Amino acid sequence: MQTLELDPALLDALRRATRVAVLTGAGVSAESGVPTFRDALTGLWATFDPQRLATPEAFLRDPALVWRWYAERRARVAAVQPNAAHFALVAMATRYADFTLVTQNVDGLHLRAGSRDVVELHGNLARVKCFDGCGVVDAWDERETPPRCRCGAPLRPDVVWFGEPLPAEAIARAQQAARRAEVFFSVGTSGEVFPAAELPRIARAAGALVVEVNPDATPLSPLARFALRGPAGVVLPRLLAALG
Ligand code: BJW
Ligand code: ZN
Repeated sequence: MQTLELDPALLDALRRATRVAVLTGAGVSAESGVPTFRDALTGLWATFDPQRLATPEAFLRDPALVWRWYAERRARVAAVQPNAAHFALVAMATRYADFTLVTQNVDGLHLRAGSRDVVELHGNLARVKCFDGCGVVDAWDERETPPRCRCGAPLRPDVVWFGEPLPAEAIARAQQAARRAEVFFSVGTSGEVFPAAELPRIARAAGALVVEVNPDATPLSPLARFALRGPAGVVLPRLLAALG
């Protein structure tokens, strides 16, 4: 088994805390087989930069391409399972009276693992909405790429693209949780995308102890009092086990 040094001061802080918030990113789903956003893409998508596909401009330029990209990702996510990191966060929630799980992920794996009240900052791949703002639709005809809304506008995934505002209630809840938290975890995120990347800073400024779980250092690392360098699916279950 991989050994991981867990600082007694961290365990002590986690045993005393009652208010904990967790921000997750694509790394938390990596061990389920979902590629991270900034991973090199493989196969059909090897030549596309996700940062260029996840924009309203890309959709307007080539709606069929962007729709196909999301349809493939939706199918892939449906075929994988939540991993030990998702399940550890379900267990962590039961330890704290005030626990908020905030995710940037659009894969729905926290909900499938059993987490409740997940704050989804960037939407959810499984939902589809009208590009012109009619709202979310329940069913669509896959024979068209992209399918059309009743109003005639193209349908698009209900995710947040670059340049678009985050759902107001979600970001408000996330910021509030960051301000309240005694311990704030940043798990599997590169910390490069705002306003999500602001949350650990908000927490730290309000006095929280920030913990990073990531195999690699990120721009958020300087904020972290403890950096647990390893895959989330190994680190989080170990941490939970050590807490007893
Ligand atoms: C592991 C692991 C393992 C691997 N275990 N770890 C301030 C400053 C500069 C720019 C901006 C700013 N404020 C806003 C901006 C602009 C922009 C932005 O942030 N740009 C930056 C790139 C500089 N932000 C926006 O445009 C946002 N909107 C906005 O601000 O609107 C303002 C507005 C107001 C009013 C009206 C109109 C506008 C929107 C951002 C939306 C982001 N959307 C995406 C796509 C979602 C849909 C989709 O999936 O296709 O969200 S982009 C993409 O990045 C996705 C992710 O959620 C997000 C974050 O990525 P994440 O999760 O961190 O993944 P990776 O791949 O980057 O990192 C993975 C990490 O895991 C790595 O660190 C690995 O080491 C680690 N890892 N294996 C643990 N096993
Ligand atoms: Zn419509």
